[in-house]
Amino acid sequence: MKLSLFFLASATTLGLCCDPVSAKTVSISIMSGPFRFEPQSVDANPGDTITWTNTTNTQHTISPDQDGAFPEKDPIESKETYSITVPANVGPLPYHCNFHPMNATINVVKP
Ligand SMILES: [Cu+2]
Repeated sequence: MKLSLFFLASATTLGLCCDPVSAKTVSISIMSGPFRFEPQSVDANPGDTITWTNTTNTQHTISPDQDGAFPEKDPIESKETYSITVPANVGPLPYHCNFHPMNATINVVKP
């Protein structure tokens, strides 16, 4: 009697239909002469990290125009950095400094 064994190896696919979008970091500098956020407008995806660096020699604030839109930083000290995770809701997130006429916007867009 001859016994034949057939093994059917089924390759398992990992089901990755779409490349996962990796979160990135968007850097914003607080600059002097005149005091400003730079760039003034950035695009970011939900889950990205926004990192501000205060390059000036004075305090500023990073204050969302709409309370609670993202965690406020008040104040950000000279040379300090501050990061947030971009929230899930798509749309503009305008913010300002409470001490100076500085305005900027994070545009939350779908990946
Ligand atoms: Cu300021």
